[in-house]
Amino acid sequence: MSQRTLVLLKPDTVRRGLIGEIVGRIERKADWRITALEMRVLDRALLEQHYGEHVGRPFYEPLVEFMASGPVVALIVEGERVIEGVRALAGPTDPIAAQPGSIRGDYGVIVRENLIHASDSEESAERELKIFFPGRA
Ligand code: RTP
Ligand code: MG
Repeated sequence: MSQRTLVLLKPDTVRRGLIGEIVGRIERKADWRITALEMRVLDRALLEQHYGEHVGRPFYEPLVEFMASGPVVALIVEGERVIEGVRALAGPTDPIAAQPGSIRGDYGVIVRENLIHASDSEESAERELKIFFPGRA
């Protein structure tokens, strides 16, 4: 089933010069297509919409600080089972629990600075794509 997902390369990825490495892993998957790619600095209002499910949790404020601390790269990726697929490439939220070979497992250490966001369901993907790429919904 062809799907669309929102991917964010978080500020740690940009600062560490890992954009190409991570985009390359996505781009090399058979039949997946990057249909939008944009670098931008996110403001708090947009982050509150995006991470609304986490408002009030202890990690929310530091998460927003981090996500607004520098540019991110936002992508739309389309293709067969891409929602589950990019989550699998990324690995679990905690990079220490992530297998080597996954993006977080290869490059991450701390939970917050885990390099990549990817929509976790079709509903999340539709909601997040409207926030980041309103013209493309
Ligand atoms: P994401 O939404 O960014 O794709 O990551 P996820 O689904 O794997 O993780 P989620 O539970 O949605 O958490 C969102 C982001 O918040 C940061 N976080 N920090 N205990 C902590 O310090 C903590 N827990 C989560 C991570 O950046 C996580 O990706
Ligand atoms: Mg999440």
